[in-house]
Formats: sequence, structure tokens, C-alpha cells
Amino acid sequence: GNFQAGENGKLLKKYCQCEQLCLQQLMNDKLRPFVPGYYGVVQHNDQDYNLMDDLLAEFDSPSIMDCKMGSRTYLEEELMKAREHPRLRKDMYEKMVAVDPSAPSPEERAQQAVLKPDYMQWRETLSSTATLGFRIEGIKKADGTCNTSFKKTKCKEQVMKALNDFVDGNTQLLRSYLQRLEELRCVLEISDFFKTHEVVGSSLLFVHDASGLARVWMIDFGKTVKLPSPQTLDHRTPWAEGNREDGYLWGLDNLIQIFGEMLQN
Ligand code: 4IP
Ligand code: MN
Repeated sequence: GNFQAGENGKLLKKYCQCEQLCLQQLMNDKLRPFVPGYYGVVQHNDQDYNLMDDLLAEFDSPSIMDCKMGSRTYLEEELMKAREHPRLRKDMYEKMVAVDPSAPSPEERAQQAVLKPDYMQWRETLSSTATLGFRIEGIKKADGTCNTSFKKTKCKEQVMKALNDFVDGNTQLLRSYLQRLEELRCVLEISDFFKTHEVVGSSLLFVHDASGLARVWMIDFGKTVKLPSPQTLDHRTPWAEGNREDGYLWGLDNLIQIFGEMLQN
């Protein structure tokens, strides 16, 4: 897998230079409290790893949710590459027909393959990514149950149901998460790192346990890339090819709105 257990509350994640550059910069950014602490590169069985905090270490039987943020899940760079050198992805075709046999176009069916951006866009519109700017990827609860079947969780009501199940209907947990999300939004709006990076495929990790401790962190920076200076993003403007907007804050606004609505019912 991509991870190795580290010692005393640390985690080894398979090396990725993009992620290293992000974590290094984040250690000197206002966002530092919202990302895992980073400790550099280490080797293990001839493989390089980024060494970082294991965010679950301070929890007792944690419940965990991964929400992939943003309205776009592939880099503009990947789109251009796919045009220059179209690579037919049989594995993605298989993943597509497993969810919906009628999803591939006649051309894709003939090739038994799809292009990566087409697969990624299909996943975005099937889920809430395209309409809400985030999607639930997986939930693992303290009781051991694990659910990764959120590929078609798209409308607000389905999202609310999944969130409510994640917190077992506990409104105090919803309040704690909402507060943490609002704090995160405030910091994102003033972070130099965030302003100057296209943040794609990054997730918010939600963690709570029976003690009532509830936290949210930003994780996964394998596709978070620095913009050429002096370009910046507002992370809310809709994406149009070339503007590199990722919809991250738009998605966070929607997520905050949904938590708020759940607390009103
Ligand atoms: C996966 O699709 C995820 O989108 C991966 O993103 C992505 O990795 C994979 O692309 C793609 O096949 P499913 O979730 O439908 O399985 P993440 O790593 O954020 O989960 P990338 O490489 O884009 O980060 P490939 O090209 O790695 O297969
Ligand atoms: Mn992820």
C-alpha cells in the first residue's frame, strides 16, 4: 500500500515530490494547525517516504470520514497531456462499467477504454463533486463498519443522511465539526499557500471518538501545485479551462451550509 506505520504517532506515506513541496511550505503557513506535521523524507526497504503525523494517534477508536474537496479532481496539466498523448485506460473503463454498464459512449465501448479526464469528469457528475464542490469518499466508524460506496451520493439529502450516520445523530459532534470547518475557512481565506496553489484531489479528514473530540484536517497534496507567480486563485470562481480554479472554497461553503442546515432540523 501507500502507507507504512511509523513510530510514536508518525506515519510513512509513499514519497511524492509534489506532496513534499506542499507540506514543507505548509509548515510555515497559517494553515499549519490544519495539516499533518511534516518531518522530511525517510527510506524503508529501498522506498522513499514522507514522514508525517498520524492524525489518528490521539484518538481512541476513531470514526473517520474522507471528503474530497473541489469541483475538479484532475489537473489542467493532465487534460493537456491527455490531448497530446491520449492514453486509453482499460482499468478506468472497467471501473466505469462496474458502476454503470450504460455509462461508456459507443466509442469508449468499442475501445473498451476511456481517457482519464473523461473518467474523472464522469465521477464528478455522478457524485456531488460537480454540483456541491465536494464528495464523500469513505467513512469508517468506531464499530468497525466501513463504507466506500458513495460514488452515487450526489444530492444534498443523500449527503446529509451519510453525515448524520457518520455522527450517529449526535448534534454536539455536528456543532464541533461545523465550528472547526468555519475556523478552517477563515484561515484558508488569509493563507498565502492557499492563494497561490491549485488544490486538486485533496481531502478533508474528519475524525472523532467517543470522548467527543472532533477534528478536521486537510490531507493529500499529491495534486496540489504552485501557480506561476503572480497568479492567484479565489477558489470560488467556476472553472473554465485556463483559469485553474478548483472550487475548493465553494465546496467548503456548501459543506458548512449543509452542516448548518442539519443543526436546524
Ligand atoms: C481514482 O479514481 C482516483 O480519482 C485517484 O485519486 C486517481 O489518482 C486515480 O487516477 C483514479 O483512478 P477512483 O476513485 O474512481 O478509483 P485519489 O488518489 O485522490 O484517490 P491520481 O493519480 O489522479 O491522484 P490514476 O491515474 O492514478 O489511476
Ligand atoms: Mn484522497
